Amino acid sequence: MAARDQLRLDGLGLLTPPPERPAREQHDLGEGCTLELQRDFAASDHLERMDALVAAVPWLQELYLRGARPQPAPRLTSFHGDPGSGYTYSGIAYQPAAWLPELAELRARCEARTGVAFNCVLCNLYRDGRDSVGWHADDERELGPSRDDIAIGSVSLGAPRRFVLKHRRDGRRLVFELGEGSLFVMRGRTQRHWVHSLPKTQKPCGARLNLTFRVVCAGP
Ligand SMILES: O=C(O)CCC(=O)C(=O)O
Repeated sequence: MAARDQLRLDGLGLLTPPPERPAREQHDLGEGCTLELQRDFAASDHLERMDALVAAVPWLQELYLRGARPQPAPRLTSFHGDPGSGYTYSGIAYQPAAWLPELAELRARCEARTGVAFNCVLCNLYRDGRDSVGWHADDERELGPSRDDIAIGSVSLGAPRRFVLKHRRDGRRLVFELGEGSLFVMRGRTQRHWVHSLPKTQKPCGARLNLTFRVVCAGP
């Protein structure tokens, strides 16, 4: 983007730079739900990281089994993790593929930033604005570290997209632009009280690669 395009006309007709967004922000949503956004997680090299991962990850397109006919999911995915970190979501049992070096490096970085020991990651590739994920919560019973503290470390590379949270009971909504190397962390009871989605967009937009690091707890 040209430097001039990043400027805006203020009320006096002067060109001023847009307000700086903080590198890190935290939100306490009440009910034991907290969010953190770290825009400086991998901002300097997110496109190189995305290119390497797009090439290395064995992408697949899941089939959603809702309705009469199976529908291809509007995104590509791949699940990786430690042995024993398999779990079931959207009615499908997933066994993790091995960590790739590019994923292992991001996991270590994510752990250093959050203090959480993640043992698996779901990789999501949104090829353009037609790709999306609908309302859901990452609230499967295997996820932890505990029932009252589900930690999700979500790294987004490439084009920013709107990530929307909606409170299950009162419908309150929160919107974050996630991309360009940001780390978004949901903790505590966020998955119990809120659902989230990544809506489609008609605005021209490039590819976005999202990595949701998770903790799968050993079964009984
Ligand atoms: O792409 C995103 O930011 C959301 C991904 C997500 O919600 C999921 O995979 O459970």
